[in-house]
Amino acid sequence: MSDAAFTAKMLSEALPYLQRYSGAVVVVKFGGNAMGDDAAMAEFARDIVLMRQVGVNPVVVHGGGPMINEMLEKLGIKSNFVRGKRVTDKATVQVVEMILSGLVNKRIVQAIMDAGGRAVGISGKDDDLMVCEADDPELGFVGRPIEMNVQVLRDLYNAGIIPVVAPVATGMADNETFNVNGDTAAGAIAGALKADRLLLLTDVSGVKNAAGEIMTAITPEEVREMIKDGTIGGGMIPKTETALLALEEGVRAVTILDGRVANACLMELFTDHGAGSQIRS
Ligand code: X2W
Repeated sequence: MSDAAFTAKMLSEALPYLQRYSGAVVVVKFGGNAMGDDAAMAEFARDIVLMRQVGVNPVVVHGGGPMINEMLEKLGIKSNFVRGKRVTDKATVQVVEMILSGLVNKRIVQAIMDAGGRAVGISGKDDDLMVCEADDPELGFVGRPIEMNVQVLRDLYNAGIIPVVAPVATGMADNETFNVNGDTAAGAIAGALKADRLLLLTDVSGVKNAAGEIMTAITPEEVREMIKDGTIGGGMIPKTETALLALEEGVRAVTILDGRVANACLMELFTDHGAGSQIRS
């Protein structure tokens, strides 16, 4: 088959999926580990703009842990992680906000615009999108979302603009700044929007069973069982817990997938094969 015929056939085969997702809200968590070089960033942005072009409402929530680490190192500030979350003191939270709301957020916004889309970058602080309280005194300024005001996201996507959200938030009490884990923020936003899909883009291909094979479809009950018996461990625990919470709040399905794979989002939404591990009831 010629390249042109192949491309045309692929587009035709995608029709039922394009129809299914027309008007759908898809929250995409773009983790720092899934962000590659400029070419990979450009490809991610093209996928997001294509989603928008075919009638999906994508909402991007990003991380940036490795970029925060790099700047903290330059500044000689040490940071530790407890149960996957960064212990965040006053000096650290300032760096977190600078890197996430500044450097990382604007890099993604620029990439989406370079791909021909319209994007606006905000953080959880804007329009009180995500109001937090301290997650755990041991973690310092790490926030747990307790009040979500997602109308600003609807206003943006209804105007044809792709929202890009940095996981930084305001506190309930004294307007403190909180550092929120990117997965937690994406789950809370997807839940509050009752999104059709939450895609968690990371640097592993999905959830592995006891035999070490990637599971393509998992139920929430299976996830709970696998966390209990230790099959799911390490960094996969907060991701799967985020997925369970989002499903409880009304998100239809959550997929954990490798964002470094070319066109990962498109593969998941618009092909028979899908990508990564999909968790749904
Ligand atoms: C994260 C926020 C960034 C993030 C941090 O400080 O690293 C907490 O741990 P990734 O790239 O998605 O890991 N916050 C509380 O989640 O980035």
